[in-house]
Amino acid sequence: MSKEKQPLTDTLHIPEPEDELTHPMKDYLRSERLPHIWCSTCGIGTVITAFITGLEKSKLEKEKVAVVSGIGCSGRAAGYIRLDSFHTTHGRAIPFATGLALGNPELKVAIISGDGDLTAIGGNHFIHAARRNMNLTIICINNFNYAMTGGQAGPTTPLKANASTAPYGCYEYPFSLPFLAESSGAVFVARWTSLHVRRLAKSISEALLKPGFSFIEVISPCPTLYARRNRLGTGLDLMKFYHDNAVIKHGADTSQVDIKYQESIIVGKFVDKDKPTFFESRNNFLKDRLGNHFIPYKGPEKI
Ligand SMILES: Cc1ncc(C[n+]2csc(CCOP(=O)(O)OP(=O)(O)O)c2C)c(N)n1
Ligand code: SF4
Ligand SMILES: [Mg+2]
Repeated sequence: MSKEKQPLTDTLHIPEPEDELTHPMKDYLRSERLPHIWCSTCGIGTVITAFITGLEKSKLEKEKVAVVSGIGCSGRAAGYIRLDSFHTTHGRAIPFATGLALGNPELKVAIISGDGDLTAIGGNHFIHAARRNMNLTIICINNFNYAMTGGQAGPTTPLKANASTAPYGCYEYPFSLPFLAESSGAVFVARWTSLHVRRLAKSISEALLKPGFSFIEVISPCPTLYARRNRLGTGLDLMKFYHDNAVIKHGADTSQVDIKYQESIIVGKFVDKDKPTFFESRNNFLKDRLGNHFIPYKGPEKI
């Protein structure tokens, strides 16, 4: 028999039922919820992989970590992660997470959500949680638009980029999220793209171990809306763009890392400083004022 005529079974390994393949991250994924909702070559799944890798690297106990998301394509992240995970209302991931962190100071609460959810409708919560240095790790998936609702322009849409509510291009100045985070009080600020999976996972592990408000922005492709409207190609084309145009500058001044439409993207760890967390400030202050009358709250099991 000629090589071309060989039946497929001769060349392919057809798995037997007993060697059923299991996902390497199965312990961290709610596989009963799969398949997920995301489009082909969307960057959100990669961020979840980086989160799980970073969490494992951090060696935090799974029982002491919770994940919260708001609403949006990115806001579906918590629903697929097998931890104490919460899919909350639009813009309210941060106050929900703040409640968890206040109720159980031993918990590390991570938020994975979108640029719109965290910095448009949720923008007020964002700046105040940073100001208070709440013990939260925020991972903002920035795809430059409100993807889930049809690609509207939001607070991170770059000037000149096209969006469904900006058909001639966006003329509103965008936020630079690292600058917003640092100037509001964040103690850890980094930016990566969904191409930088290993660096992102390392940053996530550092952020999870950092007491106080840590913030990571992840620039991520939305091929179906943002990229299509701007004729930027598939997620893979955007990965190539990140590869060719991301410039790593650790310690960069966050006032200088604005993103301009289809220009170079400065990434890296920008801020890593120490400052008392909300609980440390509160406990030290009240201890000083009230002396032995003050009993610090240590969590539900320790009352
Ligand atoms: C109170 C409220 N307002 C508006 C909406 C509609 N809405 C759902 S998701 C979304 C935007 C999501 O954008 P983003 O957070 O950037 O996530 P993405 O879909 O881009 O990942 C909006 C406006 C809503 N669900 N609830
Ligand atoms: S619409 Fe965009 S952000 Fe949402 S799943 Fe599809 S590619 Fe991803
Ligand atoms: Mg978005």
